[in-house]
Amino acid sequence: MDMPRNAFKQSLREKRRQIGLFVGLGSPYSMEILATAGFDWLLIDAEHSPNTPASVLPQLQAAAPWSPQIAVRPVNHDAALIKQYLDIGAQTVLAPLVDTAAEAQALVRAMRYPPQGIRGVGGSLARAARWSGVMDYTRQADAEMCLIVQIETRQGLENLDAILAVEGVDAAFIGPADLAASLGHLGDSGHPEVRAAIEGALRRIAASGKAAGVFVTDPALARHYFACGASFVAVGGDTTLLRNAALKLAASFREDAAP
Ligand code: 3PY
Ligand code: MG
Repeated sequence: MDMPRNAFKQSLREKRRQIGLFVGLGSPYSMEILATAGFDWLLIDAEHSPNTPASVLPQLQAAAPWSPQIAVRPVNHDAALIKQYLDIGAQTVLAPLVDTAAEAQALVRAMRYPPQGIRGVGGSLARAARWSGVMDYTRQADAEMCLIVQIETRQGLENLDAILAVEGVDAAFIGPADLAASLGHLGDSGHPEVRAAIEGALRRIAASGKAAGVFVTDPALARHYFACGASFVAVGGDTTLLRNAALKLAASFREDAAP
């Protein structure tokens, strides 16, 4: 069996424009709906959503036949947890709250086999290796792994250039909510200081040659962030889509039913 290639990593390298969605519902069934909706990439969130490797696995399986590229966001940088996500078949990791080059370096090592890294070898048990069915999985795997670091604190901004210089960091993604909190504007990611910080960071990331990404739900602002150098954006989340549609539907019938 051939090594599954990471088309997302390739798209990031080529700075192709990629529109994504955060997926937090934790359901393989809704994942199938989202995977057929026309997004380029989907992020399975296990940072704020009730996901673990056991619930991420069926979502990866549900998404596998469809075109969107899948990234997984673990709750932390734990190398053992990252190993589990890679072994069930995730090839792209979006790591939250990366503040220093040392943290980025440790994440790179978590995603690579020795001698470059510390990923444990367990191909016969791993879906990623198709249970030893992929020829030479261990020799090919490192090249297909993709690390996106999230820059979302003041410290992360201060260390941005050093983080980007870490070999093995493929892209950097700005988290406006955490960044706003870190800059003293909790709950106000539209604050001018936060906006300016995001714009500056996107420009610096793009200038480094690595792909720049950001979470942005406003289409006009998304266009602006593309102009600042972003090549991949997440434009919403499934929980918000479901909640907003449900609120709207219920409200529309309540108005109709009013005497
Ligand atoms: C944030 O905004 O903090 C994120 O992590 C992604 O939107
Ligand atoms: Mg965040």
